[in-house]
Amino acid sequence: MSSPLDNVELQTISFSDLTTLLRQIFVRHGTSLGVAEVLAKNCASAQRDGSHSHGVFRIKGYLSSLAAGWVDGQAIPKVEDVGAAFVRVDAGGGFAQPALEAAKPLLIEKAKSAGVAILAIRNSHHFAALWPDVEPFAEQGLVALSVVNSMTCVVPHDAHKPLFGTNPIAFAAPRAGGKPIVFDMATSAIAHGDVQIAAREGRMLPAGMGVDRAGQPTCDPRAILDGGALLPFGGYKGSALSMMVELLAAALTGGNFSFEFDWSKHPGAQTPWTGQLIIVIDPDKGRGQDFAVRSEELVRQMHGVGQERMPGDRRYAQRAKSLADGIVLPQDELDRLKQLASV
Ligand code: NDP
Ligand code: PYC
Repeated sequence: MSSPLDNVELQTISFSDLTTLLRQIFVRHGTSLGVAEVLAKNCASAQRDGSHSHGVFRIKGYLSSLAAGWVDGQAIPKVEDVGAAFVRVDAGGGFAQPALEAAKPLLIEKAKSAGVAILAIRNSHHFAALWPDVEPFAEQGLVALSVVNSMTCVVPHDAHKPLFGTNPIAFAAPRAGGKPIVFDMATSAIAHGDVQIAAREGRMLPAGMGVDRAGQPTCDPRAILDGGALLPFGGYKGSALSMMVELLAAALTGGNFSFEFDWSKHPGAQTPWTGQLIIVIDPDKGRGQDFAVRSEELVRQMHGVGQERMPGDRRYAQRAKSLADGIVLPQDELDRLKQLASV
């Protein structure tokens, strides 16, 4: 089978060199050094793990959103301690990830004392994969769940117009015998980023992902992007989860619903201006037996009945390969990144 990388000249770059390059790009295009460090690590990690819809593919959209004045790359998040188990952050119209980093020490302290803690981020832009926001908690023995809403492009079940965002849910839990169990999934049938990549590569999508501007089912990614829309995964069930994400990520945090912001006066804006919720649980508080041992037992049983591939396994395998051999990028893409770092 042919791959989009056939006949393309490829280069490798180490994870640390890619992170440095991306940091330079963000700083050159208007972010503070602190924001650049967080975004560069996030984006390089996605590329390293093969999360291609949210790796270097996203740089263009980050930069056009910064250039449009739509997102504040210099924003300083304001962390508010609002309850025994509740932290809020106003991201100041900046990115969500620096807001999470700013609140993390207080969030973990509260999760460990109360057994559970909630972080509500508002006035924030999230343009990335969600797993990097939860996996580090599980690496510290905590359980974490996060939701973020995005921009109107998903038609609720049985509806006739898009309303919801692609609204992912990510979950991470420690595991005694291996890397944390992590899943991260859009509540749309496909992430918007993957539709863009398919359009760029001239590939058709499987049936059931989206509709064209007339509301008719289509497998053509260009028809979805050109006035069409996506469908939720799993019919009314995915649609209900997407609704839940809107409520938790926006209504509960004070952020915008996916349909509430208007970027039409900011040509080039691509980063959704919404909210994010993260729930962190200290499993030690509830344990009869050690949680990580119990989660390992669940994995063992899943393997026993035939599920060999756990969510997260593909990423972990790609991570190991990228760390051993370098991250593979088309030469022209790497050249373009180097140019962006120097202009
Ligand atoms: P996928 O459908 O590719 O994967 C969803 C989850 O299922 C992953 O955890 C994946 O693990 C796991 N998985 C995939 N195939 C299998 C299998 N055969 N058996 C077991 N587990 C499996 O992800 P999506 O397309 O839904 O989302 C892609 C990315 O887009 C996510 O990172 C998401 O956060 C991001 N996104 C971000 C948005 C934002 O607003 N910031 C909006 C929407 C999406 P693995 O990772 O190992 O493949
Ligand atoms: O891939 O659906 C997506 C997406 C929306 C915002 C960032 N990524």
